[in-house]
Amino acid sequence: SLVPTPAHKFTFGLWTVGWQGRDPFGDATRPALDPVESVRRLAELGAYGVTFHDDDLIPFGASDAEREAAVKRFRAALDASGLRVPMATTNLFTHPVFKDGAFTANDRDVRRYALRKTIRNIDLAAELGASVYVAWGGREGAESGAAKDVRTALDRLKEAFDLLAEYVEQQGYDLRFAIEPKPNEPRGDILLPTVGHALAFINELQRPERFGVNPEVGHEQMAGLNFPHGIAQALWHGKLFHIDLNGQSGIKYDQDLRFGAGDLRQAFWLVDLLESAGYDGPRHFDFKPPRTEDFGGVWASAAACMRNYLLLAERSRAFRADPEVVAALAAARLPELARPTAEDGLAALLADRRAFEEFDADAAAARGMAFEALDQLALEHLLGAR
Ligand code: 3MF
Ligand code: MG
Ligand code: MG
Ligand code: MG
Repeated sequence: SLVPTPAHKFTFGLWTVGWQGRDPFGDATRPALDPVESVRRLAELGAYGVTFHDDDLIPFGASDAEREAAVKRFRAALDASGLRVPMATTNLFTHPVFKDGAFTANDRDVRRYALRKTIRNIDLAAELGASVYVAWGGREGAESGAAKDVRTALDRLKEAFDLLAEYVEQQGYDLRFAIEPKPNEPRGDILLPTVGHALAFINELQRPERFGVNPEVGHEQMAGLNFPHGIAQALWHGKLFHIDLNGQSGIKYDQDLRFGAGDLRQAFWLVDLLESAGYDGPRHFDFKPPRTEDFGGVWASAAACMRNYLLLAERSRAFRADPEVVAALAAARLPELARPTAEDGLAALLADRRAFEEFDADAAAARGMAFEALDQLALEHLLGAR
């Protein structure tokens, strides 16, 4: 069915539908949205949950009393709507104090403040039942060469994540971290620019098992990368803890289009992958309703994110179930890729004359791969022509 229900696990950041349309060239085009209203509307649309940065819920600099009141209202709205909070995160990029980063700011007092701000929101995340804590290094980076000693900054980033994991363990929270890579914007260059960089970095942490990635469609595509390939590798490592779904048209600024807009073919292969790999985490939308839209457009685009996911899942199921596709996959020799290359072992490989001495490279080179027919079948399913 194309009707979103909580079972589909669709979630939205408060900052997505709540984006007021402020950009580097223009002022806000929409008034602020009350988080309580967002919770109510998202639940009506069939979402499973909401996520938030500390500052989305509790304005920066709020007093303890204001903080308590904001959390209480939010909790009441969650209880009334049945919406969950599977993930939370920290805003370490809006206030000018973070202009040179947070965990890797050159200023030590800023780094210590960033850790305390994060820990404070981790407590709230745990209280609200979140199981994933996302860390996007928004301003961890530089515009010029000597300004950031990258190897030393990575030492500080590791130090921060080791401390946060130690804290979570000490408190006994059932919380894992998901690092969100992005190549640039708002910094000229950001540390951990891609999924691959983040996966390698995680291996250097004290508690690597507590860390995975939260890749965003547009962020990888800003670097010209194939998003489904990055997700496949994250899954292969057991590190896809969370995902940010949206749309992007090529190597540009971070467009945050609704899911399904932008590169539709990558969106198709992404849904095909998530559904067939058994990913059971939230399908989290991190998009921005364009600043051309009023609130009608905001809710239309939120509904469309979910509908497009469900449409693509339906197209993927039709593709996989089509007997012609099954035959085309065999013709393209996908089942052969699934067979180990040397299940007979190294000694047998070395003794196998057909593997080398008698191998006819020219004959093998002459075999067509039949990928074009297969891809055309995929395109026809995507277009609804089959
Ligand atoms: C920026 C982002 C961020 C992160 C968010 C969650 C504001 O390009 O994608 O959204 O997703 O901070 O950690
Ligand atoms: Mg983004
Ligand atoms: Mg984006
Ligand atoms: Mg994101």
